[in-house]
Amino acid sequence: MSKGIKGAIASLALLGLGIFLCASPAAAQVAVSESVADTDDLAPSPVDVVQAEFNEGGRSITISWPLSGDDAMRQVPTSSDFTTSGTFANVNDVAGYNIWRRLADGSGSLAIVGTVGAGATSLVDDSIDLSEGSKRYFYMVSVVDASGNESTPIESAEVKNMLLLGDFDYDGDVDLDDYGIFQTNFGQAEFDLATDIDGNGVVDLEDFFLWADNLGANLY
Ligand SMILES: [Ca+2]
Ligand SMILES: [Ca+2]
Ligand SMILES: [Ca+2]
Ligand SMILES: [Ca+2]
Repeated sequence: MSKGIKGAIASLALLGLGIFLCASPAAAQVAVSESVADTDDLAPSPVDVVQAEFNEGGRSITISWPLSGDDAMRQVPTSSDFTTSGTFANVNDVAGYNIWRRLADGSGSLAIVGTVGAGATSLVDDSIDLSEGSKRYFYMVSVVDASGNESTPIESAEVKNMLLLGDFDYDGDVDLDDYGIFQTNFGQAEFDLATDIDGNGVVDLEDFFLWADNLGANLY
């Protein structure tokens, strides 16, 4: 886990405190008097939720999120001189979003797979190495401002990249070798997660039918 992410996670507690402070009118007024001349060391607010799902054929994943609450144009004073009629500038505290990916099994490293600008709410990740076969991933989205401050990263639910449903040995086709693996796992308390195709926690006939639908399919 990168240092930046660790720091961001550590700031979760601070964030909670920040929300508490912002709820008080006095704290809100302090925020308004902040001028652009001040150093910006406040990270934008994180996104509420991150969704990630495979696209048709399992060759890319679309990651989506709602805009950060700070992703909007706001008027801020251009000087701290409030004795005359002040001048204001339109500023968006959000510069963009970083999209991160990690393998669910803990191998490999957490890495940025893409960055998009303010106002964007999705990214298509087509950088998956398909030669690695089926994998499970988590995605995270963090929000950054122009000063390099980064919000707490928010993580998606696990996404499974089953390149070809039923290809349990990941060799690119669905054949009787895969059925052998299915049979070994059928009805077992402990089983190869991939064989529970519909993800309902048991390897049963429903999974068999999904496997059978793809019998004979070939990726190459
Ligand atoms: Ca900021
Ligand atoms: Ca196979
Ligand atoms: Ca085969
Ligand atoms: Ca199942």
